[in-house]
Amino acid sequence: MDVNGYLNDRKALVDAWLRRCFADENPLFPVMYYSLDQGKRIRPILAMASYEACGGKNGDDIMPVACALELIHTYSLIHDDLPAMDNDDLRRGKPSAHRKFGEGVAILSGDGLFAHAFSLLANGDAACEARYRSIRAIARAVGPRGIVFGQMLDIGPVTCDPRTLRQIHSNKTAKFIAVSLEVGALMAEATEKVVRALYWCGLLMGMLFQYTDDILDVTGAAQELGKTPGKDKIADKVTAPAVYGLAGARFRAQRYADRAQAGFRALGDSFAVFPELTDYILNRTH
Ligand code: GRG
Repeated sequence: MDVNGYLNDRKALVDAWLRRCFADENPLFPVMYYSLDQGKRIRPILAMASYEACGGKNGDDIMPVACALELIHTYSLIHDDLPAMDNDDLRRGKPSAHRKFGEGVAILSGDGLFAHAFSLLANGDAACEARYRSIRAIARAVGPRGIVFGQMLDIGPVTCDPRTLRQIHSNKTAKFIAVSLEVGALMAEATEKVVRALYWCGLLMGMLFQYTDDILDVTGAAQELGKTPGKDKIADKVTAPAVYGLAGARFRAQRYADRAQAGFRALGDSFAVFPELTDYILNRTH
């Protein structure tokens, strides 16, 4: 399978949908779109892939949900880059939102993306129960039992040990990747067993995603990453290489990938894209 071709095709669908959704005369929309533009779109692509693998057929049902994930993700990046958080000047290959628009407008553009995401989620005619369960799952993953808690631990102070690392990675990153897969299954009205299995595999994939993010912060180049490498060490962050060394982090990343792939394969042939996507995440360079 040509996984890069697959990702490019899906990214083009997400990009087109987002462009349409942000063509608005309200001047906050181009500001929000500035930060939204140019991501890899991994989370919406995972939601779409999961929806299709579970037999979902209606693009109009899954696109608003998939794109809402990207809005929330972008919001987290804007706030993560702020001086009060990671204080980063570069994001997605261009000046971060507060460098471009000033801190106040950057904060508001994040707030706007977050609220607009829930408005996308709540609109639409797909089966109400599936939509309601998706909204509940997303709210849980991005709230104080998910991303917000992970970020609180991430800005410290915390001890640099394996347990803290697992807590930060699972809350800050893995639960959001897991819920991306979960909502695809929920919107396709998959069985409970499949919803749970995809969430579990998504957690493993999400841990892998943050491991590769940590590793790239050590080994990557700014131009390819589109953000500033080497910042974790300077800020004394609890990362996989800080806890296990680079070789230990790579070993454990491979182990997360193996476990995720075994879980996906157990779901059957219609989920064949997921082991490939796992390999892409393991070997990614940005
Ligand atoms: C409530 C959503 C929310 C956020 C508030 C600021 C904050 C709390 C959380 C920050 C969480 C954060 C930045 C986690 C890092 C996750 C991560 C690996 C981001 C990079 O994702 P990619 O590689 O980036 O998918 P692109 O730019 O390709 O989308």
